[in-house]
Formats: sequence, C-alpha cells, structure tokens
Amino acid sequence: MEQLAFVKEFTKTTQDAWLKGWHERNGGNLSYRLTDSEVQEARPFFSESDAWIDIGVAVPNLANQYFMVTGSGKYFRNVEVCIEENAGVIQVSQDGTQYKVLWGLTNNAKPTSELPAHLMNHSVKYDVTGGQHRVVMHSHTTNLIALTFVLPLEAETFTRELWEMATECPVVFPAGVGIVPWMVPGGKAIAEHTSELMKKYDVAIWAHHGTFCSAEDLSLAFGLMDTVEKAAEILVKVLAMGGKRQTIQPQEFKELESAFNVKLNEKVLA
Ligand code: 2HA
Ligand code: ZN
Repeated sequence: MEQLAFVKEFTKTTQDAWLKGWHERNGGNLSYRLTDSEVQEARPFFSESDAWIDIGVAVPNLANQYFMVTGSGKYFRNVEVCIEENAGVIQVSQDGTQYKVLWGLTNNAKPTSELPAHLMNHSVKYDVTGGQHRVVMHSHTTNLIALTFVLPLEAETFTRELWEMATECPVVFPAGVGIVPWMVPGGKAIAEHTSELMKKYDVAIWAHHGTFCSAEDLSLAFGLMDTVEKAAEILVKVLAMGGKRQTIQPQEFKELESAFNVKLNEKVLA
C-alpha cells in the first residue's frame, strides 16, 4: 500500500506541511478522494471487517466514494513514520450517512475529528466542480491565524489585503477567501458553515484557528495553502513595519484578468 503513487503523494503532502510549521501536535487534517483506478490498485489491501459508523452529516452525492484521511489525534509528522497508524482509507456508505475503515487507522484509530467538515466540503466541491476537486486540507497556518486577530472578519476586506501582498495571489485564488467566525471545531455546525462558503471560495479561514482549502489534487491543495499563508506572512511583516506606504491598485488588478485569463471577484476590488 505504501508504494502506491497516491499514498506516497499523501505522505509527502503531510510531511511538507509539517515542515512548514502548520501542524503542531495533532493540528490539522487532510483528505483525498481516490480515483476509480486508485481504488482498484488499493483494493487488494482493503479489509471489510470494520463496522459502519455515523459520519454525523449526510453526503449522499459521495455515496460509495473512497477517501484517504488522516487520523483523529494523530500527528502529521508521524504519517511518514507509519502511515498505517496515522491515516487510513474509508468508504462512504450507499446512503451517504456512514463510513467504514478499509485500510490503516490501526489500533482502533478514527478518522480526523473534522471528518464532517472534510466530507461536507468534498460534497459541495464535487457538485460545483463536476468532480474535479479531490482534496480538502486543514492547516493551522500561523500568519493567517495571526491576521484574524487584526483584520475585520469579513471576506472582501481580508481577500483584498491578501491579494495586495503578492501579484500572483489574485491569479491563484481569484474568488478570494471566505471567513468563518470563531466556532467550536469538530462538529456539524462548523462543517455546514464552511461548506456553504466552499460553494463560492476554494479557501475558508476559521477565525483564531486555521484554514481549509479545496483543490483538484494534493500538489494544488498544498500550493494553494502555501500561497495564501505566504501572503499573510508578508502582510504581518508589512504591518510590523508600520503598514503599507504604496500598494497594487484596483485597475492594476484588472490588468491581470486579461494577462492571466482569470475573472477576479468584483466585490474585492470595489
Ligand atoms: O486537531 O486541527 O481542528 C485537529 C484539528 C481540529
Ligand atoms: Zn484545526
């Protein structure tokens, strides 16, 4: 199982994210929806002995889909040491309300405590991207968290500040970032709030907690998280130096639209 390409890439992503400093202790979680051919490759390693368990939310459009997920209470830094103990493969039931573990998560480990948020985000993105998005990543991104203590917790302002910090930002996240106010993590309410934002954005920031993002594959998810967090790091430095003296102007952002063939969220430039 460890030799399969998608398992290697999942492991690399957790290791890269750990090295970024986004995953202290058991912070953060990652999920990847397998392709049909990956399911076929992995099937010889699956065990059907585990029971069905309630997800806590309903994701009927993900019925019978397979996900590799990090484990609840498990550390990103340990996925590379032993992926079988720290992550696993689950299948969603026929009615989309339950899952069962098919591989990994040994010693009765459970999928991430944020499984409801992950699967609801996958569910929304499955519909809005026609099945193109396969990855949901949640990281405790240091600088983005810091900014949630300083910037208004409002999507357009937050996005504009991040866009201004690096020219490629609006190209990488043209819809912007959504903001979830402080909420109790790990349950249905924060999952519903986040997945509602994911209809519009690929990134949602949880105030005073961290960031969720969604993308087509593991590299793009990591790259998106890294780009948004780097913009936040620059903004933290700029604010520490006394704030902006000059910046990118709205009409300059508009020039990016034709140069890079993207449509930017108008409200952010208003
Ligand atoms: O500890 O990040 O949001 C895992 C988490 C919960
Ligand atoms: Zn978290």
